[in-house]
Amino acid sequence: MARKIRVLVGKPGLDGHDRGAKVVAAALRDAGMEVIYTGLHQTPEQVVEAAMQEDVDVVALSILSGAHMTLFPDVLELMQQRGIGDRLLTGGGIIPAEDMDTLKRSGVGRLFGPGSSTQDIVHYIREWFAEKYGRDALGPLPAAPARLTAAFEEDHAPKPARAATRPEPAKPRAKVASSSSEANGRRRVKRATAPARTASQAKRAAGSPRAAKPKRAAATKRGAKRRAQAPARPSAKRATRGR
Ligand code: B12
Repeated sequence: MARKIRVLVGKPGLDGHDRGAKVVAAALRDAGMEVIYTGLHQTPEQVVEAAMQEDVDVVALSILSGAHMTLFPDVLELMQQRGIGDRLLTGGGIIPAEDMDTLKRSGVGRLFGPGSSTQDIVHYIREWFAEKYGRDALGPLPAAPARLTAAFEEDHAPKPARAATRPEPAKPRAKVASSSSEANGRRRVKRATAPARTASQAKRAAGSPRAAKPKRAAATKRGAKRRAQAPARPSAKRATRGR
């Protein structure tokens, strides 16, 4: 008769990398297994004790600390001593290929390194279980993740293709920035229109005597014209010497 596969995901040693363990635990749960996670910093004794109490089929260790060549053999030995040596000991983490081979020869199951597909891990555990207990003992793989909420489905439903329309041309920005430049890290915007008047400018424009004052640019122009018409004058230096 089919039943759920029971797995203990353990994090032995001083290793604080728990992301991989959590990702794998979630994938096994989504594949219909009963998963117990020990949490961080467990001793091999604690891991094996929990495995016995929970009567798991699989002990699955996550080790990224580099201590795999000590921790896997320790857990395996304790499992054999306590009478659960027939269960699968598997796992993953940062484990060089040659260490995986050595551990496999000593009785540890397949080990999975970074980038392993969680579906491969699920498949491996299910196949081990089916071989040990027969295919009838293997429950079906749950269907795709639970139905999403109606609101989510509506938001993500494929949209009907819209007729290709030309985007409206941007309106010319007559009055505002005509150009801009980056200077000294500050953005300067040059305005095409005159800036707002100050109080004195407004006074001048309203007929104050100072309004007659010619603009600097015009005065300079007139001065240049006068200079061009006037006869050449001796330079200031020569004039002084002549006296
Ligand atoms: C993220 C990260 C961290 C995070 C951990 C966050 C967390 N909560 O997990 C932080 C910043 C905390 C961290 C700290 C440190 N880190 Co770090 N870290 C990484 C990094 C970049 C990614 C690990 C990760 O999360 N991967 C994503 C998960 C999903 O992948 P995964 O864990 O590998 O799991 C996959 C497989 O390995 C396998 N798997 C894993 N577990 C299990 C379990 C089972 C049952 C099964 C079947 C499969 C399986 O399947 C998973 C899916 O594919 C790796 C480099 C790397 N590219 O792997 C370094 C790395 C693991 N860190 C390393 C080191 C040295 C450290 C520090 C010691 C650095 C320091 N000097 O402080 C500390 C130690 C912290 C501690 N207390 O242990 C080294 C380890 C070297 C080694 N063992 O030889 C690595 C390899 C970086 C490197 N190249 O040097 N780290």
